[in-house]
Amino acid sequence: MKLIGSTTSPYVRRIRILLGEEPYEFVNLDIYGQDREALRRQNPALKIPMLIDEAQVLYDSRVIARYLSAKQNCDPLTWDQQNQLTLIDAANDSAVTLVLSKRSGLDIDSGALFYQLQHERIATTLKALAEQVEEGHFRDWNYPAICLYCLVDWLDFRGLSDFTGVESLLAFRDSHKDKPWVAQTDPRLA
Ligand SMILES: N[C@@H](CCC(=O)N[C@@H](CS)C(=O)NCC(=O)O)C(=O)O
Repeated sequence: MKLIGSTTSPYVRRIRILLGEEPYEFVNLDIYGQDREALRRQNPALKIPMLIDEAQVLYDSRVIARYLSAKQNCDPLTWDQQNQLTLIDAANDSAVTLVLSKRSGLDIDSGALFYQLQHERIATTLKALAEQVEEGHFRDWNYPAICLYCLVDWLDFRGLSDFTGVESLLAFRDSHKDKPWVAQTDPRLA
């Protein structure tokens, strides 16, 4: 198996943690720089992660996780867990949009409707996720918990949230710091 990604992407990190001890090759691409052409050759969606398992190519972390779960004969995620992933991905997608906007020299705090919507979505999803953490819904270290960990740690790494009112997310993150593959995949090591 070959996982194509980067060491800073939260979507790639979740798959690296999920794969854990599985034997696979990790290809670390600079997708906005020198490796753009390599990405173009492999994935028309121009996103990471992607997984190659012999003849099977998979785009999107959610599809990759489902594929790996089916391969290992694990139970599929429940509908509530699917909703957790949707909330995590909504926050993550909006946050990636903010990072790319800042990198493009755009003012994400200008009050423009587009940015108001992203900030609002990040706030509402983080609040809902924090409530779920407080109610004990993320107690098990499973795929949704891995994804939440990667989101929270990445928001912190990028300085995108001060976590006021959702401090339980930081406590959740800190409680899982010593889990297998978490330290090795820290984006700060990149
Ligand atoms: N839904 C995708 C999102 C992946 C994603 O947005 N990855 C970012 C890197 S963190 C990316 O490739 N962005 C490229 C771009 O937006 O041009 C997944 O879950 O894999």
